[in-house]
Amino acid sequence: MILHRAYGSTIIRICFEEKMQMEWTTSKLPRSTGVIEHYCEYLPVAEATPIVSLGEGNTPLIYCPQLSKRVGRGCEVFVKNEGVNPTGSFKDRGMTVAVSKAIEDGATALICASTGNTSASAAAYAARAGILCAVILPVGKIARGKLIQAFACGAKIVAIEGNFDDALRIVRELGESRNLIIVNSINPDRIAGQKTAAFEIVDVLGDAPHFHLLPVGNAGNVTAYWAGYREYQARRRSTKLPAMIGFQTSGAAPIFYDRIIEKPETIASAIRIGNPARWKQARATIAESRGAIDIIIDDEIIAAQTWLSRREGIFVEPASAAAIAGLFKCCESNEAAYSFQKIPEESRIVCTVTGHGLKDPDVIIERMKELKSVPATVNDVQRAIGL
Ligand code: AN7
Repeated sequence: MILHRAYGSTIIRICFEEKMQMEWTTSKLPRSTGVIEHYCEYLPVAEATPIVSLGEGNTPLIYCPQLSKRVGRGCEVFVKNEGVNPTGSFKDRGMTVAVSKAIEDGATALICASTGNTSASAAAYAARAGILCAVILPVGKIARGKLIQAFACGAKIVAIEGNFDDALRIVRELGESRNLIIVNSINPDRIAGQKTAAFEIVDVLGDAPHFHLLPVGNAGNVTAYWAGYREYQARRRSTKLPAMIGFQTSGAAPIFYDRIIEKPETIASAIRIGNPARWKQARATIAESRGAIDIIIDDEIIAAQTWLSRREGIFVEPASAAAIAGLFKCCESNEAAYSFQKIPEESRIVCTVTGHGLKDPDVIIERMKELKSVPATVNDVQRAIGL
């Protein structure tokens, strides 16, 4: 049963009340809901679908004055901070739908390949649902914060002597031959869940932005956002569509160069992917939205990560900083695939930052190592601060 109740101008949807009696939603008391309950009418769920949720979604769309100033022309830049999802990345939006559907279909085990965040998310939602989760990872290439999340949630972790693309190849084969549900973004339920981020942006801004910038790895997220924006426009929740602009790193840019990269390399380990699963959809999105795919280099990512933390107080992982480095390139480089130097004044720009900075702290920890202690006196501390 779907009820619509109007409270002032807000429509609060109360979906699937029966579900609250299920194992994973044990309380009828008021509580935070996730993307399935909030956007059920747009998702492939039915009354029989058990909802496996950790309260994902509803992430802040943060107006950024310093970024807006850097763009100029009276433009307004917003950061969609997906790092504050339950496991610290945007993957949770898709995972709640993929795992809920898997449980509905009677699955007893999940499997995924991952550069880190998918495994952290899959492990958490599998734990929540009480089923097994196997994660296949490239050895030595997973940021520590992500690996410990999968471990803490009890996933069966297998490190392979290969890269992400090898891991996904193995997962595809295992998923075909056994009773394992693949929860990578080749699973359409993942895309369905992730499109809710576009809905939230339109719900806050009142319409779609003019430009949407984000990092691209397997290209699931860019595909999902585009699906979300299009669906909202078709349902007359918005009047326009943004130009979608995706960023890969120069050492891992198969879509930009239009060829498989056998040995992708980048400091942004989350997007160290040489053969994206949703390559074709990414191309279609860029063409249909009249957007672009571009590259940035690792140094630009680190500079953007630092800039965003210091100027806006938003600490993101390196892959996420690719969206910000990309924004700077659009504004300041003559080589940008999409130049912002002549965009309409007062354009609205949204950058998605996909994962939390605490997941991948090594680069920053290295910069902190000269930290020295001082004697425990007010005078010494004052001197050390430089007052
Ligand atoms: C922080 O976890 O592919 O273009 O296996 O973790 O939808 O792949 C992660 C991807 C961007 C790219 N930012 O998104 C995985 C994985 C962060 C990410 C991406 C990822 P897609």
